[in-house]
Amino acid sequence: MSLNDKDKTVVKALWGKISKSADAIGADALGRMLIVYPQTKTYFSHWPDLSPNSASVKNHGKNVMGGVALAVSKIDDLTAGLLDLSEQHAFQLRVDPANFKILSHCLLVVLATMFPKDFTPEAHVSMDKFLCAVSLALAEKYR
Ligand code: HNI
Repeated sequence: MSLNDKDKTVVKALWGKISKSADAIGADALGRMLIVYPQTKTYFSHWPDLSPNSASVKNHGKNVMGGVALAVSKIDDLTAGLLDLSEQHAFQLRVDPANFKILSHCLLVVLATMFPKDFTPEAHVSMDKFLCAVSLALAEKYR
């Protein structure tokens, strides 16, 4: 299911409203992922502290949202735009791509709780499609 023009417009508009809170969104989504889906903790076992407000979680939340910002800017060609990140996740980090869906879900939950007015059903469906497309692009290098 690919993004249509309306999805792209809606995602860019929502991103315009939320991007100043990107660090907080990333930290909250990551903190939730590690608690709600503890199997994801294996990838971060080298961190001193995996609890929600830890420096590592905050710092990595910022990194992840940097990746989402990149994706918004490359929304017309996510496969090419995210190729380096895909290569990293596939070959260095060896993250099972099933986890992209898990993090995407956590991001949607955080957006819904932090921006209840802006997170309309219309924004929800386009953001869900966008995160699916990002996950697919991140999985590109796996096979
Ligand atoms: Ni992910 C590193 C972006 C999902 C595990 N990840 C990064 C970096 C970015 C990034 C950017 C930093 C790269 C660098 O240092 O050059 N990750 C993204 C994005 C998504 C995502 C945009 C999905 C939306 N990553 C995931 C998932 C997992 C994951 C679902 C595992 C559950 N990522 C990692 C790990 C690192 C990482 C592990 C290295 C972190 C570290 O501190 O060592």
